[in-house]
Amino acid sequence: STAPVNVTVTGAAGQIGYALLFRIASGQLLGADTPVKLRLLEIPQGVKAAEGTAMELDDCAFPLLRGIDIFDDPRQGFEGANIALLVGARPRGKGMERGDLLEANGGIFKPQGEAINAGAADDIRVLVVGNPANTNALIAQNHAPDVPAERFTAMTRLDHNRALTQLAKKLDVSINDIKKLTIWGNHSATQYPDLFHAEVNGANAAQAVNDQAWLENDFIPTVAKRGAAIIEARGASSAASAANAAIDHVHDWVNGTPEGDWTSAAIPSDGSYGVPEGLISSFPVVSRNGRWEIVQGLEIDEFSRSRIDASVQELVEERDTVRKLGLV
Ligand code: NAX
Repeated sequence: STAPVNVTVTGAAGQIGYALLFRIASGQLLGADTPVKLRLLEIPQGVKAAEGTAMELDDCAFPLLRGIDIFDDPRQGFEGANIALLVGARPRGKGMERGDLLEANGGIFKPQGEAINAGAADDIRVLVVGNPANTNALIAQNHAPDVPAERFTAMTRLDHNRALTQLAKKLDVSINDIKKLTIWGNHSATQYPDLFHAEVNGANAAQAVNDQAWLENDFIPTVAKRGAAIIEARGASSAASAANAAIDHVHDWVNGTPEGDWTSAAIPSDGSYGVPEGLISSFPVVSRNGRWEIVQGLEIDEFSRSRIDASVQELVEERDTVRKLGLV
């Protein structure tokens, strides 16, 4: 039998944590043959609630779950971690400027990056979910100089999945009929969900839609503002769908993406598509041999170019802000 994989989840007592942990423990993250050990990292005020969640995990008697440990110290939380899901973050408070938000999150993601550098396993893979996810990932990465930069990623898979369903509904097709959709840029309202390279039953998706007004005024804003619409309807932010996307991201990273398709993930740019090297930006990606690769050679027309540039510009500004704060 295989050795258990150590999965660290931060913000384990939060609402995404609650939706995520049971799916990891049931085998949906890594597959039905891979046992897991959970390492739950919380702040001291969150530890008791995490203990309650751990009791419920025990009560599921998951055959693949080989242990649960709870920590409020990042050094311990990331010790031996093979996979780290960084979910806990500082939410934007009333009257908080973007700079304040980035600074507050620097106080979380800097020590977590240092702890990953100090004690995580050699094959550590990091997915940042906590917002502002791309720049939080950049901060953590900068404090883990001994870990290959490509191991730090941020989540745009929820945006990707949202876009899949919006398109499937518009064309009255199934999710399985859609391939090669892309989210570009930042996980924020500036993100660009791209249908110009997507395929529906082998045909170009933008042509199949054949409705530029819908694409610009309905599809793109619906996907980009979906988080706010969920809060408005549910009275709480996306949780189960965010957890589902985190499972999808790590599952594909470890197990590979299907031939003839790609997905979206925010990964360190190598300069592809004019995205400044080092920025953690969302791209069309495939996973091969346990590594994300950016899909190359797509023609970017003027419309897509301006949308990608706008979102990347926001990432540049976030990076410049955290640079000034000495966080990267
Ligand atoms: P909750 O407020 O329910 O839970 C957050 C948890 O993190 C709390 O239990 C808190 O105690 C803990 N925490 C705070 N600081 C910590 C630290 N330094 N170490 C360990 N734990 C810490 O938020 P939830 O709804 O679970 O959302 C978590 C994050 O996901 C938020 O930043 C949210 O904005 C972000 N999201 C990201 C999405 C994405 O697509 N990338 C979508 C969903 C979600 O909005």
